[in-house]
Amino acid sequence: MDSNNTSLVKYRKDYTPSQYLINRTELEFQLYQEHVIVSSKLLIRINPDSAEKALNSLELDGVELELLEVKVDDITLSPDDYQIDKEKLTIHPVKPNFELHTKVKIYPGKNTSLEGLYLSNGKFCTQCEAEGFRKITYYLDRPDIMSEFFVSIEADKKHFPTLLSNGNLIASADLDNGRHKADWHDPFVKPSYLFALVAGEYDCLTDQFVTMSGRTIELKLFVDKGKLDQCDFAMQSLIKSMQWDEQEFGREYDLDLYMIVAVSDFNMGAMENKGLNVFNTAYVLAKKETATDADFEGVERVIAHEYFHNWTGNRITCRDWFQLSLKEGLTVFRDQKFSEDMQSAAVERIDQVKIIRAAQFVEDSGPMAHPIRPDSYIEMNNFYTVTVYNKGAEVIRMMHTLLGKKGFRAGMDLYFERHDGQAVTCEDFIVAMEDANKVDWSLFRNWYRQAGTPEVSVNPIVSSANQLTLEFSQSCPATPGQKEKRPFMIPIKLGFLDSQGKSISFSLADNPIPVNEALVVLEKPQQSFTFEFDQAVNLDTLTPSLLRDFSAPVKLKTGYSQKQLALLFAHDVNSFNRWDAGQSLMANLLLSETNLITESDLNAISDAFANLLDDANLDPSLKALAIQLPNLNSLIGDADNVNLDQLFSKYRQMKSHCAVSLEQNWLAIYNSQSNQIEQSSGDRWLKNTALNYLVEADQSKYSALALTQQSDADNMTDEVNALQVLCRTAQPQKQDSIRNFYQKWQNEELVLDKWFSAQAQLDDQQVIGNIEKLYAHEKFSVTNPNKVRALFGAFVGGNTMQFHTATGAGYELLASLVKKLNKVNPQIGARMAKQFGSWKKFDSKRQALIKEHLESILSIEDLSKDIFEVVNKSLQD
Ligand code: B3K
Ligand code: ZN
Repeated sequence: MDSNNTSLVKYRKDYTPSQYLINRTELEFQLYQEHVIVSSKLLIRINPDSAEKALNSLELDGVELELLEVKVDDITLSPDDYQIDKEKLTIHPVKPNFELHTKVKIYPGKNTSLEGLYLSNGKFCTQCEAEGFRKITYYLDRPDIMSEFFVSIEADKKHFPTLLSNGNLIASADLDNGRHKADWHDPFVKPSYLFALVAGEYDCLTDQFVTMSGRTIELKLFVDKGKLDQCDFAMQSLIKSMQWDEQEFGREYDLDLYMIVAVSDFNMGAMENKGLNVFNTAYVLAKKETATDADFEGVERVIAHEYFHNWTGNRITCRDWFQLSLKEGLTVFRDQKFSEDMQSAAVERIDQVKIIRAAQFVEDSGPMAHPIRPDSYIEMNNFYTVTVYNKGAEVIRMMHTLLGKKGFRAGMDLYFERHDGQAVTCEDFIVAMEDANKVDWSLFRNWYRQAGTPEVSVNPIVSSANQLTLEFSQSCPATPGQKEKRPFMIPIKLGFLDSQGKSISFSLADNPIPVNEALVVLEKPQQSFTFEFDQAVNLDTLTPSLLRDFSAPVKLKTGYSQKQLALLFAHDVNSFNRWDAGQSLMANLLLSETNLITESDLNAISDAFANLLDDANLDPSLKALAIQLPNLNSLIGDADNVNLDQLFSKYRQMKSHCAVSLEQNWLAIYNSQSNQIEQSSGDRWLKNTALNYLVEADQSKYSALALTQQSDADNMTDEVNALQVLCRTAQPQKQDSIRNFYQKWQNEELVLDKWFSAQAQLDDQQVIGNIEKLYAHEKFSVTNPNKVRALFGAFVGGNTMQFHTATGAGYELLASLVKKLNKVNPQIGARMAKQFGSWKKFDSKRQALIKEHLESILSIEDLSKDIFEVVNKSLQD
């Protein structure tokens, strides 16, 4: 692929409405083991909103399709009447309204990209977002073309007893030769990316939900044979989501049927196809013997996310793919609020921010940085990113913070009222929020326009005896294509602590009523706010607690002393800030320019841990979170240049110090948590964190304890944590652990994924050879994205120290995987290739190693657009 090929790039500014619309879509699928015949009848209409006067050619998208027939209004076209190339079928209409028939042949069995129609464990399923529908039939495959779908599926009844598509089943019949058919109709117009088809043999769990207006909805969950005992939790999560969306947003489900199908081979978590969600099994199947507490939370979150898309995504969809955050940022925000209501809100918030820091800030400071509403792309699939999703959700959250719950709801109501049934833009959403609340958000829009993470620094000064002024300044580093940045609108939630760590009340200039917490909004590069207190203030005894609950996705530079951070860590009433102070306390030491951390600094950390662990009022999950060392990727994301060797040695030093110096505390926690009769997920989390530290403190002493935990466990959280801990040791128990786990779980795909992941975690060079061996394991398959993520994702994203090992062996491993995936599954390949993104922050030796791999990937013949875009951008200055 030519690296200067700019014709590949699509720009947001080039959007024009289609000249043709498709009012009605009729599809007929004849499914066979070797191939599928897709016949389509499209009712084409001229678009009254198109500016074009003359009848232009109609260009239909189509990729890897074998064209068998094209007819216009029953007249077969000869090959002279149309053009066909790798991506388009072009015909030349002579009238504005007509029926277009096409018949194509496709080969789902050969489709390893998992986009379009493909086979997973011998069953047919589809994935059309973003542009997969064009691998099924010729179509105007863009989200602003919304059509009413009629789908007929025909297949062998014995192998494919279940035939599903969107909407309602309107007819089914047995045919000759052991075949049968099912006809589906979706009464809601939708874009092609929401189309779905499933055919296979499934077990099905059914339930019902009665909506707020009294309608009964049938709920169906389809899973592989034998998995019915792992479905209850997903079903309950769906019911809770349906209830929550009614209560919180007044949104009721519209069809009479809601179906979820779980498949083993899936590129991401799940897909919100209208009335027929297709899910990765990892986000459906869960019972305590096979799923960890974190897995259960994942199921609840993703089930909710896809359900919420029915309104934010399906009923109102995106005009074009640049608007992706319109549905994704908003729906992630909605699923976050849901999880906050279901779980501990503080724990949930901390988890959300960990993702932002470990992944989004990293993306924002690398070659793939883009605004939440990107301006251009080569391959849309590369833009299903933490920026569009998670930063997008942070932007929506700031709206919620600025408007309050009621104002936000009023904006949502107006948005639904105005745009139901339409394909719209992020701008339409902002305008609805503005109009419903009579505010002007000209400045707020910069969050949609600009990439990069804003940096906010704060300087506190005592401005009079009892007044403190906080001088804020904001800036944003340059990102590719955006050198100069305009200021952002940044809401900052804050409070103050006295020298004992107690919250103190204060008042703001414009409001004399004393409060314990306030929101200030930055709108300029420099801005000051003055706070008045009852008594004289002194910077030694007053500590501001800023950006509470992470009220904006920014990097805050406070210049706090370690002593101030320790105070916040011990006492802040805001749980998020309390956790965050602990993280900064450690990050300051890890990122400072010294080769080692001093004994007294280390002791300050372990003392702070010990105090926190003694706090009887603190929830065990928050304790477990507070005593984790900062994520290495977050630390790398935070720094402009990072000395990895220094960082890693200090990280190991800190981990080992916390383990050894608190050994007795860990043992006490381990024992007291283990002795609880009813253990909550928080109890288990804290207990397993303690186990981790114990084995870190003394492998030979505590490995037996871990192995006992593994064999005695009645739940996967305990069982797999023991495996993980032992995999990081060099003790004889390690092999027993790996063997026992395998023997017990070899036929349970999702559990086996955990077994692969655990073995990628060893902090020793040997790990790379182990991964190569596991790649050849009979249960590993490079065509299954869950397996790739389990083994390689866990290594590259989770074993940061070995991935960056100075020999370059980790980079070599990733590069060769990317090359394999280029043919098998470019979408996953590009995701993996993004992991090279931060390379310019490293030392010259590592830079040279990575650069060589990037160049060698770029030189592959038949390089996919997906990988090309990522690697080419990584190599640009
Ligand atoms: N909308 C899908 C993601 C599609 C990704 C395409 N590469 C899942 C979700 O966000 O709910
Ligand atoms: Zn989504």
